[in-house]
Amino acid sequence: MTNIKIQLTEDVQKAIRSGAPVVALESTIISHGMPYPQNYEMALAVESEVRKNGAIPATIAIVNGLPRAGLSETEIESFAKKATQITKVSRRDIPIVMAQNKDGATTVASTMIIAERAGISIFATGGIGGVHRGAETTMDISADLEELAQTNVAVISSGAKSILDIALTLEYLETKGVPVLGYQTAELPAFYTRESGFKVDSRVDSAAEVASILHAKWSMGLKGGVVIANPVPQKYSLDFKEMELVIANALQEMKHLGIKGKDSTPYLLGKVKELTAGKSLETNIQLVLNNARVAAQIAVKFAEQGRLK
Ligand code: PSU
Ligand code: MN
Repeated sequence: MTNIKIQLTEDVQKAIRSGAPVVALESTIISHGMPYPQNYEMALAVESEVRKNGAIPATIAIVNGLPRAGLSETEIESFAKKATQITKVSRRDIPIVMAQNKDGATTVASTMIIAERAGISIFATGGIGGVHRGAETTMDISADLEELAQTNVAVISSGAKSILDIALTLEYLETKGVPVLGYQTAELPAFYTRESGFKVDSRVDSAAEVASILHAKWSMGLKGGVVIANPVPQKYSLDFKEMELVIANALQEMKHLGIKGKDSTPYLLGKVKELTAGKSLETNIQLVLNNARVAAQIAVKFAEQGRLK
């Protein structure tokens, strides 16, 4: 059996070969995370933010059954327009979508898998999946956490939405040996808000500091990812108490409708958006842009330090 290679665009291939900084980006956030056309505009703006900060962006997806790192603008537009018609692909779905020659929007877990295989170590997104509230009976724990435990990719996010049980998510990451770093903060952000009430493992203050933690971890043969939690800019952060109420409503409605499994997260994201009358969308876009900027800075330092070794 021959091993499948990840299909790369020319600029991504050139960057990886020469050890230049590259930042992976996910596609579930495009197809399932935001409505069209904001999702399309966001995806292009994020790529340009990565370039502005000295790295090459590689949006990851499965196109016609082929795992890809780097999409054309037309392909991004198609993922944005077809939105939820595109299959949401986590680890378990990769082989199915590949064998069926279909398109797949990759989550944090599957983006990490494809990024690692392509040779990309830094990945920017909005929020990671985690342990859902009520997981003690539903057992709904995102495959993102298992991926962080085993795949060598650093994920820059704005923490986890409080649709999740943040305390249990942190416990799970601790058990799996995944460092959780707060970027210029000691508190884990909760996506829409800069605060959550929970402490991170360690505060880091610069991209260079993050890069040296990554080199130290992987040079020790410690497998798995690192969570870098970067709070939403103050100007765009929403009210914590208000968001808690909105999320409680969304969770109640989901329970009532009997929504489960992979549909949970997209349902909750959509409902929160609806309940905040779109206010959350602007926050969502701004935090992703901010994560892309920090991820590019980390990728630059990571590449620099790699050359010194
Ligand atoms: N959280 C967000 N926005 C998102 C997601 C999570 O705030 O778009 C997406 C990501 O792609 C993440 C996935 O990897 O949802 C997790 O889904 P699940 O809980 O089904 O594993
Ligand atoms: Mn789930």
